[in-house]
Amino acid sequence: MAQTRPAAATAPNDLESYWLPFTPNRSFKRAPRMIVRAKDMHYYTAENRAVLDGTAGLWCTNAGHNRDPIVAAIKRAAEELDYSPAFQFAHPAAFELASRIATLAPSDLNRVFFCNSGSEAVDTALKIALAYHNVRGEGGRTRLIGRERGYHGVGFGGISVGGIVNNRKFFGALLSGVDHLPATYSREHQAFTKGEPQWGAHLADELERIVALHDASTIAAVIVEPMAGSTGVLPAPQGYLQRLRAICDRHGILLIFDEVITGFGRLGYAFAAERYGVVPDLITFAKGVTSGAVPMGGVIARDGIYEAFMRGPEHAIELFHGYTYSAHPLACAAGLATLELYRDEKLFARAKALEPHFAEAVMTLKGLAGVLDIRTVGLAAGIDLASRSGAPGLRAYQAMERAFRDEGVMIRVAGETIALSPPLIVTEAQIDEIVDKVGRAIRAVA
Ligand code: PXG
Repeated sequence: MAQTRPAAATAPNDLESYWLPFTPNRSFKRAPRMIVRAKDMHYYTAENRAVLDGTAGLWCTNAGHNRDPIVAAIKRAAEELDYSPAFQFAHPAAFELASRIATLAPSDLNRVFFCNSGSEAVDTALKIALAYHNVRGEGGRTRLIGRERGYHGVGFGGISVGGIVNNRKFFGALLSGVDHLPATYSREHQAFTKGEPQWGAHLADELERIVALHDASTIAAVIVEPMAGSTGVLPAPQGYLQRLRAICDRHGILLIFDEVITGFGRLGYAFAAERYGVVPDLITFAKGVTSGAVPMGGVIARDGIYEAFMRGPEHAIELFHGYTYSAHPLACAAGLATLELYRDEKLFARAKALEPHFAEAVMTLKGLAGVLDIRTVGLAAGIDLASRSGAPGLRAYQAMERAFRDEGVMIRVAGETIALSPPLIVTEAQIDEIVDKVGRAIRAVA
């Protein structure tokens, strides 16, 4: 190695060492967007400028920022139990949180496996699905089916079933034996739709085609987001998820809902499964479970799946999977406090009640120059902008910069889509404020 740098006390706090994730590092380092503090609906910059949070962080701070009960619970936990081994030992809060999550999940989705992120949750769910078939003597079911435009995090499992080309093409051969359903979006059929579009349920039937091609006996699971978040807020077409469920049932295929974004109130319910009246076999969650305050993720499994593993000698491990930080005490404490806040402030019902106002407000941006489509569902919206010629993604990126610096609102962009997903504590007035500011930012980059 070359010579080491001076000790921290004398090292400059330069911008070079940190390699930022999913960020154009050189542009960022030329003009950093730095956040130093947050409270409720706002971030604050080093100059103490307030920035309204239009995106709940990265879809995670559903209860708002730095909420006192969550902060207090984390502090208490840090003082009491920093860590206890996740394998062969456990601590009480892990059981308590699992029980509460099971209560929130529909039907017999009662068994909770903890990890630390959405990506880990996805890999965990895919592995549970494969192992489930294995322990039941159907080890030939090895194929995994994802969907185009799906985002399931960045693990090798997640990018394999995911459908975002840039997340896949740089990283080799990925998992083998993966196939994809078509994306459910068609601008021609559903532009400017509020809620679930009427067009598109038939796209679930593509699963029958995939089954016919590979044979059901080779397929372990299908994974979809009930509402595709990262690729621009694509709500499931009416009847689509029901149809997927029926086809999975017909062929013994497990259905996984990736609820990393939709879980914990984003669509007005604890889980989107409830909104759509469809019971998947596995649900992945992360983000909102702790309102973003401590990393945590997990998988909720139906009773029958858990029970299928509970065979063999009792001293033997049933599932060879887990993480050092599964059910970390600080994450469990944050999770418990967060779920209490959701309950006490009725935040899921609040999101549901705000949905019509939110949809109405965001749709007022229709007609602005360069706005090609707007989709809304729950407290989420996607606004598609026209690309500048030869520079895809540039206009949305400029809108995000503009929004942050000149308008004081944080928005997310993915490709040429602006995504809005405010914390569920947002008021109607703040929704209007976000939309006004976003409208001005869009006009500024027209
Ligand atoms: N599944 C889904 C459906 C997600 O949306 C993950 C898995 C992965 O979670 P982790 O915790 O490993 O990041 C996600 C993450 C965006 C955005 O702006 C979305 C995510 C993360 C960061 C940004 O759309 N989703």
